[in-house]
Amino acid sequence: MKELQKTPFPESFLWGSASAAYQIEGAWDKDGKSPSIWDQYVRIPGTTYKGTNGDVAVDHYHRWEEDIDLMAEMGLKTYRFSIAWTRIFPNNMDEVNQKGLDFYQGIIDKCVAKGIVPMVTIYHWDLPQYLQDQYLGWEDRRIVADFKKYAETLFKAFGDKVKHWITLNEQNIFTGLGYQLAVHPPKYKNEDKIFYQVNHHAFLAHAEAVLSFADIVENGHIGASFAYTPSYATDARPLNAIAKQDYDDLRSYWWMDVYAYGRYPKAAFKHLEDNGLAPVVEEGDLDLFKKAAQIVDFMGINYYQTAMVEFADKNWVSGEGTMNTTGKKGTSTVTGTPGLFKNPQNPFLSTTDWDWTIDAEGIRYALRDINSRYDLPVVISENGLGAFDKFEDGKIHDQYRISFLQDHLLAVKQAMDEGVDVWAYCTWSFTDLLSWLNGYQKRYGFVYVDQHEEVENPSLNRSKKDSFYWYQEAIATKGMSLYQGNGAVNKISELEVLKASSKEA
Ligand code: BGP
Repeated sequence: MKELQKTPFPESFLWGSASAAYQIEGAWDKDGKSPSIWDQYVRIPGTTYKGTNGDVAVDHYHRWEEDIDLMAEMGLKTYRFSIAWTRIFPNNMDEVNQKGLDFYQGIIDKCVAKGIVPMVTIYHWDLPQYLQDQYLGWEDRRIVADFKKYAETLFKAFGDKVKHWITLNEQNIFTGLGYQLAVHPPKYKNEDKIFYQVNHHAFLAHAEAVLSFADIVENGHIGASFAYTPSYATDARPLNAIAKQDYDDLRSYWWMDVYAYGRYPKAAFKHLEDNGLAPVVEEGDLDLFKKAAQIVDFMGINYYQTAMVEFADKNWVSGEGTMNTTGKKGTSTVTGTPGLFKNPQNPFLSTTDWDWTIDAEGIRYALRDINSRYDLPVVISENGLGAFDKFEDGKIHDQYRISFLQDHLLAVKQAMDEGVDVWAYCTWSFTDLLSWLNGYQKRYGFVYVDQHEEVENPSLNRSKKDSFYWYQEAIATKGMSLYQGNGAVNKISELEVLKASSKEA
């Protein structure tokens, strides 16, 4: 609707970067910490790329001060990180581990001292294994009370200094990959009925935490981080438009509608009821959702890519839905749901080495969609490019990452010019870290970490990539540097392409 204005980002804009406990900390059994479901899962042969695990990760547990010093040197305005439940309540839900609280207190205090706003994710997938063993974790409603207790403990301990809270990271991903695709714990295949019930419990846990937050934390903000993959219908055939609606309801609005409105999308719920897959909803559940929705004051999104949607006939055979975890381009296969939709590759977009589409305009689409549908401010809690990085002349010249982030940031700015209230933009990630299924070779950071699959005793040393200095300059100039040089010149929006082609015609 509006062309990009070459004006600064707002003063209050939180230029950030993100991480998650399991992917950076290491020290998996130190200072009282107990195993999480990930500590156990990675030990099953064949589950992760070359058997990588987070036992050491990038050793943030011992190097957090150095890492935060680097963030301060960069000028970062916010740092999003998660807390490991297994450090706080390692053995049961009755005894708090003071050493766990102390570790995170150190991080929070140092961030605050350096002028970096701490943004805390309460749950980024590392459920205590003992809760999985006791009652199957998210499958049982008992998880709701336990999550509430864990969240309350964090609000009480850190709520004076932490004002930005994220309840759950990518509920859609940890449940989808855990209960349908069998590539995350607990490794269930196509358990759709359980998948929806697990999600219902996760919504309840989120809602309870939100209500507790309102009682405990003063002047704070809370929301969930949803992995939003917006969709485009493959063409103008009405059947494909309906397939897109089904995809949007079942893959996106199922979560975002609950967070923002406290209700499930109607057509999707009906579809699940008709197929015997709808979750058991007890009396009071929807009231709780609604109360929480009134408190949630932003939509958190992790944006990486878009999907294309085409109708899939009920006889369509989806195959195994193989994921590319090796970085060998073209090894993932088309996924979908027979009778509803499938997601072929978009011919207008290029892809990363892990077959994720690269679509900067998609983040603008996502932001505008959220603005229209929910009228909530947005925290972009993750966005980034997973790539192979190589040293040349002793440096990492990651121009590909700079271009990716620059194009996305300009698209974010354009959405802001179009009226979307974006509070924060967190890149994934600050340092390199463990990619859950893809090992250490899929790198995302501004800071290279000497950690690898199959290298014994790597130094774990940190070195700044070119993108570090690029983001530093973007932050210092409030985004004005983005309008010079490569990214801004290269950015050709769909609109410009259309305009150019209509002139030619
Ligand atoms: C998100 C997760 C992150 C991170 C990122 C990149 O889904 O919230 O934890 O891992 O994706 O994904 P990957 O590591 O699979 O490339």
